[in-house]
Amino acid sequence: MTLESATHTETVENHAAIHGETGQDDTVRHDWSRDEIAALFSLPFNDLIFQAQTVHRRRFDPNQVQMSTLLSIKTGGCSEDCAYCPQSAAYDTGVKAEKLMAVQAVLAEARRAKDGGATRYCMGAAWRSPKDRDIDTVCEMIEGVRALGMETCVTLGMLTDNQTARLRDAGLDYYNHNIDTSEEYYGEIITTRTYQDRLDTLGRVRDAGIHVCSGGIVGMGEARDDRVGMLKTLANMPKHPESVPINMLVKVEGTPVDDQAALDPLEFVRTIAVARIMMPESMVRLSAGRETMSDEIQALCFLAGANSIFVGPKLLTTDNPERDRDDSLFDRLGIESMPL
Ligand code: SAM
Ligand code: DTB
Ligand code: SF4
Repeated sequence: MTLESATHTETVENHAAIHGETGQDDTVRHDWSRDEIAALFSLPFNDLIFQAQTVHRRRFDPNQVQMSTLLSIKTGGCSEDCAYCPQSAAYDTGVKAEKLMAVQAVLAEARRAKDGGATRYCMGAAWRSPKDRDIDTVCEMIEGVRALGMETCVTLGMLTDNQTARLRDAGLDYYNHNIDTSEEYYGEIITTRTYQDRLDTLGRVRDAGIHVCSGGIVGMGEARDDRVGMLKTLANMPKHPESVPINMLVKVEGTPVDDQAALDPLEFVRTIAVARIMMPESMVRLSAGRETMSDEIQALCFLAGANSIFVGPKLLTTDNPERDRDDSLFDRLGIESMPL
C-alpha cells in the first residue's frame, strides 16, 4: 500500500467514525459499555439520527408505526411511592381511587379502540402487585380482547410465578413493567420497592414466554448518565424487550417531580435514537408526553427510529393527543398504521 492510499483509507475510517457510520452490522448486542453508549449520546445530532435511521431501515418499514390504546382498568390509591405517578396514594393529585373495572365495560372500550385503529389494547392497574382473585378477572379481559382480534398487554405491578403462568395461559401477548430509570437514580424516585424487584418480575415474564415491554421515563431530573444507565440495563438483558417505551415525564401537580425543569426535547429525541441503535429489533415506543410535544419533535422521534405510539385521547389518567391531531400529523408525515 502506498503512503498515499494508506492515508486515504485512514481518512475514510476516521470519517466513518466521526460521522457515526461504524458498527452498523446486523449484530444484536448485549454487551454495551457505558462509554460506548455515552459516545452515541454525544454524537453530533445529524450523525446520531442518520445512524439510528439507518439501523431502523434495516429491519422496519420506516413509514409504519404500531398503534396501541391504553385503558386504566384500576385507577388510583396505589400503595407505592413512585415520584412521577399521579396514582400513588402518597400524593394529592386529585386522582380518585376506583375499583377494578367490570370485564364487559373494558371490552366495550376495547371495541372502540379497535374502531379507532389500534391493533393492541394495553390495560393498566395501579397496583404494587395483583391479588390472585384479580388475576381471574384480568384473564377474562385478556381472553375477551383477544377474541376481538387485538393483541393484549397488561401492566399490573410485580407478579408471582403462578400469576405469570396464568396470564400466559390466558393468551397474554405483552407484559409492561418499566425499569423507569437507571439503577443509581432509582432510589430518588421510588423507595417502596427495589430495582431488583422490577428485574425479577421481568425475568419471570420472559421465562414464561410472554413478550416483554419495558422502558422508562426521562425528564425526572436525572442526568444523561442515568439515561445511559437505563438503556444499558435494557439492552444488556439476555434478550431485548420486544417493546421499549420511552416516556417523557408527564408532570402532574402534587407529585414530587411536578416542578422539574423540562428536559430539552432534542435530548429526548437522542434517547430514542440511542435506544433504536442499541436494540435494533425492538419496537421503540414514543410513549407518554406526546400531548405537550410539538409535531416537529414527534416527527424527529419517528426519524430517530420510534415506531410505536399510544393513540386515543387518554393515557391512564392524563391526556394524549386527540385523534384528529394525530391523523393530521400522520397524513403530513405519510405514516401508516403497522398491520398485525
Ligand atoms: N402499577 C404498575 C407498575 O407501576 O408497574 C402499572 C401501571 S404504571 C402507571 C405504568 C408505568 O407508567 C410506570 O412504570 C411509568 O413508567 C409510567 N408512568 C406513570 N406515570 C407517568 C408519568 N407521569 N409520566 C410518564 N410516565 C409515567
Ligand atoms: C408506559 O411505558 N407508559 C404508559 C404505559 N406504559 C402503561 C403509561 C403512561 C402513564 C402516564 C401517566 C398517566 O396517564 O397516568
Ligand atoms: Fe403505583 Fe404503578 Fe403508579 Fe408506581 S407507577 S405508584 S406502582 S400505579
